[in-house]
Amino acid sequence: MDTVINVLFTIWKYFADNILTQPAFLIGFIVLLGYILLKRDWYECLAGFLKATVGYFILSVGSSGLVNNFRPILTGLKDRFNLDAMVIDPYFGQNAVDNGLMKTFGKTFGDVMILLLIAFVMNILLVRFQKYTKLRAVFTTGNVQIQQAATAFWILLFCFPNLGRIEVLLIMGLILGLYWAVGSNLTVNMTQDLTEGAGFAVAHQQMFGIFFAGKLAENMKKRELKKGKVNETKKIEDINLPGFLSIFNENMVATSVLMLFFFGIILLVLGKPYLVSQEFMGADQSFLFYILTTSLNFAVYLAILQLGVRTFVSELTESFQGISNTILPGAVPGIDVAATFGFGSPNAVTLGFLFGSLGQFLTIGLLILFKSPTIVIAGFIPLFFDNAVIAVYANNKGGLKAACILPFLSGIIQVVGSALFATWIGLSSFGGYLGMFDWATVWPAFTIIMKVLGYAGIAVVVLILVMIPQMQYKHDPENYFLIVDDYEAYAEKKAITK
Ligand code: ASC
Repeated sequence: MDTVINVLFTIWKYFADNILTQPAFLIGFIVLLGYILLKRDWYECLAGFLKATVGYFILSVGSSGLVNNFRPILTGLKDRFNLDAMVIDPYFGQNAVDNGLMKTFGKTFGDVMILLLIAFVMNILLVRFQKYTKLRAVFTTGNVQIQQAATAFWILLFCFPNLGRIEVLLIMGLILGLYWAVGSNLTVNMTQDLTEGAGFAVAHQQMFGIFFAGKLAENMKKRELKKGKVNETKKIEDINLPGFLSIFNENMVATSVLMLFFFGIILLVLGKPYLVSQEFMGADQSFLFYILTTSLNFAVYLAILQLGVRTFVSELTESFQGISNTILPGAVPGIDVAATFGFGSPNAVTLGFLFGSLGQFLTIGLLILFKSPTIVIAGFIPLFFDNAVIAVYANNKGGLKAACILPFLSGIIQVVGSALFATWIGLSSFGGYLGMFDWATVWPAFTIIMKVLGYAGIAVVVLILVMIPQMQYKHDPENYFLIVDDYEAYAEKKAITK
């Protein structure tokens, strides 16, 4: 018996290490499976697998290029001013959990892979029993699942320090699996609208944030229209700037100019001596050209990221029909948030980042001014990926104004929510917190419920999560499944009823 379990575990661990937590291969194999189920020729299956995997790798080059180049610049502010601060960034958050677990709870978290299995199976079952659960999306972004599992483990131990290993695994598997399924399901309709039926949802760390931003933007638009202010609701892509401003109509130029300004200021503040001492640049290098190169690289990586999206999304859209026609009817894959940056206005991405930064930096300034016991340093990932996506959806639902205001508010919320929450649960003293939108809002709310109500709190959290898709379904039962099964039919129907 033991050897059978060992063999199964070895197989599982191989699958988890190499595929489940490596989204490029997971997406590649999903595309392969989809084409096999569609009974395509073997060479078409192979080509689809390769295009999807390579496309996802291209996206990762763009997204990690951005993170690796710009995160050190932001965290450099911490060293430069000798701040004793916590960085809000998923990787810093994961390290903080790793470093703090033994000291705080006397535990290590060796069960991550088993937990991922339970939560992933849970997610698939919830979608398979869609008739009852009304859930339509499967979370496939393994790199963020690990970070979330680590933070959720800490939260659970904080609420229930005496839980045994099996209980932890089961409760977390249930809550995380539900969060993945419910969160990505929340983004289905808005993503179908944004991408005109590309057939995917967002599976990341700000899924509730996207939903709220989209709804708020819709309301803002309605209010402006009532007042007759049509211009205020214009989407970024529909605005044509006049004269010299027209250069901003082009995304690459707009991004380059804005980032030169933004990172130019930060790099000047850090100063050449600091940058040389940290080996960011050589002592004999021109500071001016270092600033130019660094800032313009933002536009370079953004362009790479968008190329990656274009390469794999079309394969995924087509092949997933094989899966949604057979083993998982009415389902869409939930994928990395960066995939949405290939749709809508590319300038929304840049604006979201800048307005989110404004919100975060202002709030951080206030924390310093009021001598908050926890000071936060902006991490690049929440700053960019959360706020850019919020702007993309806000722009699509409400126009330019929403695309500026909502990321600004999100920036404030990310800092305040993370500072309060990480201090309360004791993660701030280990230097980092996940910091993404849902983890500065929704998860703190879940934690309060569980801490206050004890075990009954777990039932309340589960009930809330279970009810969300039911309410979405109730809102529009006729189109709820149509929007994923046949987007064109859905769009036609909407156009007629308008
Ligand atoms: C995250 C995280 C990343 C990025 C990436 C965005 O939250 O951990 O590596 O965002 O998924 O493409």
